[in-house]
Amino acid sequence: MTKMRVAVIGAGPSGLAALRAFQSARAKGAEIPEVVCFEKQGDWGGLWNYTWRTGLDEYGEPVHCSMYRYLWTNGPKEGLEFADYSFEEHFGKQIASYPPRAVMFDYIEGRVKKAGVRDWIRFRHPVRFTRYDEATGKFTVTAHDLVKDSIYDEVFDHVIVASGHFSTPNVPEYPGFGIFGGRVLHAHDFRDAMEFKGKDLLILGSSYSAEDIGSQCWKYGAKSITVAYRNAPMGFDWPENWKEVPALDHVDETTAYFKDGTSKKVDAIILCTGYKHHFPFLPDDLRLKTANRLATHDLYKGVVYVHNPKLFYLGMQDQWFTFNMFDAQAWWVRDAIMGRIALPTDKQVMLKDVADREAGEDAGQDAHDAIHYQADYVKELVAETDYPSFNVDGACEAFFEWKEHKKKDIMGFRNHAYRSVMTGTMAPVHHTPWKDALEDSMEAYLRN
Ligand code: FAD
Ligand code: NA7
Repeated sequence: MTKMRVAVIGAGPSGLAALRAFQSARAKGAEIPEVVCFEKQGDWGGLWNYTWRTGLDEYGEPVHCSMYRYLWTNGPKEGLEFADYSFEEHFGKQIASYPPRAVMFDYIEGRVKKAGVRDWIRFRHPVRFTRYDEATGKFTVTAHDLVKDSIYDEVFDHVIVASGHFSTPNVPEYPGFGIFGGRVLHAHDFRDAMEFKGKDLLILGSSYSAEDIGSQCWKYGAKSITVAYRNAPMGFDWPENWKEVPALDHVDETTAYFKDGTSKKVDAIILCTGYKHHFPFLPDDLRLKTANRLATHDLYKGVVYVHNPKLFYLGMQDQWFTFNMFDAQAWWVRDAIMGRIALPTDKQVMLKDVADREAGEDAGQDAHDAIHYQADYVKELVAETDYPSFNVDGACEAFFEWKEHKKKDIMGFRNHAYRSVMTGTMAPVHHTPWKDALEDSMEAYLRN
């Protein structure tokens, strides 16, 4: 009998969770399928694999990276820690709670280096298309080997889509953008806050990117930050050169005009207007169509595509929990593929599961409820696999403290420390307040 084959699309945190899940089953003596991971970038880590590039890369592929040079995690690391690989195991000591990008990349990489799964990955291999054949019950994946510049097909029993959903920007247009004299860019193409030193900036959007890119620019010396919100302001106690104003109406060569009749002369406009779930490599019958929400549409248990249960998606939810949620999903999907978890044979049962999850999310009133909702989801999946169970409620506590710290001091929340639910140890307070820590290399951060 030929061995079952599984394709994983993407080697970011979600795809790597899938590889680690299969490898851990093998380490416990199970016979696992052949796993092939296709990754379009030259290295693993997904969004955490930083590049200065924007637009198209050296092969003409859209640059995946949406991260920027001075990014530090925007939530406490105690909420995302792997249950099978703690920060202490990786760094040999407990580290402060909001690591910069480079530190996070090192941590993500540490686990999969230890697992020895790098040779399961075909780097510089974007998947171009995926088809399902009803007659054979198999998928044909078309990949492009960019280095050899050759396109080929391979056949798989299952496909796991782990291509992320914070990379293809949602780019609205407002009247006057075409004549505006400064730069108009999306958050996806933002890299170095130093570019905006001394400038008057307009930011559109009122979510994480608006908050953090604005904060970066403030930290590195922007003259003023004006954030225009479409529905509601973020409402933090901002520094004096930061204002939140109602939605943008239009711009002319130099000035932005807002819905309340006010205006502001600005040098550049950054669109922090979110991202699209974008799967150009999937046909209509396999392509997930969902809003960015906690209960994704059409995914049974948040991972099984209801219209073809041999196809799985990881990490497609909006995210409070990240790495350990991707792990919980990956372990669950592994077990479904390996026949350890039975999927419903009746599609109606799966659709009802989706509808119940959507209703559960909709019943929540605020961020507090949303965090609990996603925590319950993580607990549900962890309980059904051998992923090391951990104190998910304890991780929620870190999130609740984080929310309070932001409310008290939006430019100071990263100066706090939290307790790891994996090891029970308290993180040290970082040696330098975030606003003064202009150097963010791994060496500088770990000097605690
Ligand atoms: P990604 O990291 O996006 O990885 C997807 C991978 O799939 C990429 O390597 C990509 O190259 C590959 N790929 C895509 N298409 C193809 C294709 N056709 N063929 C082959 N490969 C393909 N999370 C946190 O926990 N803490 C944070 O502080 C945090 N900050 C963030 C800041 C920004 C600016 C953004 C955008 C996100 C942030 N996130 C943060 C959330 C982030 O989504 C997760 O941390 C994580 O990167 C998601 O992992 P993923 O594997 O699902 O997706
Ligand atoms: P989000 O969280 O999806 O937020 C997108 C924001 O963009 C949100 O405030 C939207 O307004 C706003 N938006 C969307 N379209 C428009 C238009 N047309 N005009 C004005 N404003 C608009 O994306 P983020 O990039 O902030 O965060 C994504 C991830 O990146 C996240 O996980 C972070 O960790 C980093 P609304 O609030 O709906 O009025």
